[in-house]
Amino acid sequence: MGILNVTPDSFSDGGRHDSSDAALARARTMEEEGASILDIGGESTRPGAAPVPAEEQLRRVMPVVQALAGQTSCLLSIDTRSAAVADQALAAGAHIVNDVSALTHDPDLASVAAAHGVGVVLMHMQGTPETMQREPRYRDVVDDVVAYLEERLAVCLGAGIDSGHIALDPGVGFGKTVEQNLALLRGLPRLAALGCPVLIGLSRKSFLGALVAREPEARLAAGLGAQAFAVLRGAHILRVHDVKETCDAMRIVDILDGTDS
Ligand code: HH2
Repeated sequence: MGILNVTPDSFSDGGRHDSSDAALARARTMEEEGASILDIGGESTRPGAAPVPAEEQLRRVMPVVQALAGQTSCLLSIDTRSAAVADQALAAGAHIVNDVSALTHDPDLASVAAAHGVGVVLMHMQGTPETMQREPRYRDVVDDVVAYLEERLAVCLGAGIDSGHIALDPGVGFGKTVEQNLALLRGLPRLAALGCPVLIGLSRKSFLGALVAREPEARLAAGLGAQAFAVLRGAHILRVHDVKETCDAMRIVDILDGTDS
């Protein structure tokens, strides 16, 4: 899953793809580099970020979704917590809703996803982007995150979303300390045991920076190491900025692991 942030302020690629032309060029490059999914977002959810109104998200993402729908072999994912944004993006041809609030932020989003019959990514977050890195606390981070996602999965099934359409994401960096992120990576088999595909976003994240003391642009190698570990522990979908390098690295992991003969 290649990241396409049509935002001025994302933590690593903010301002790079915030015109439609730049976003479309980036989408084409990621498709050529091997992305299967493009995750299009108009709201940064980095720590401390304020919410972006639905009208502004729509202004940012809709030209990109409309230009790409039917014109790419990639699935299109809309990264939003807003039912209004998801509804319009899905009506224009997007295939997946990626919600960092696991459909808790907007009470209408579950019925929108069910009505469109599309894929849904449920991600765990403690708090909101504005508050989440202020002293995150868990009884046991792996138990708590798995229990939360199991409960959100049940709510989605109750809302009429097909079980085969749901992926689960532990939400690395969303209300977690460095140690809590590491525990979640080690505990991925517990999440995979819920039976849904596991998606994980590690690309350039600050816990990597804390471990190798590098700025976001220089965290590729650290991210590839973490992603190889995550795949061997049961992750299926990697949300990344660096598609080409990730595809090469994971090809080697798959060959060594015997899943690509
Ligand atoms: N991380 C970010 C945004 N959306 N969605 C899922 N499912 N999982 C993630 O880990 C995840 C996500 C944050 O990264 P990024 O989009 O690069 O930055 P920003 O939120 O500043 O736009």
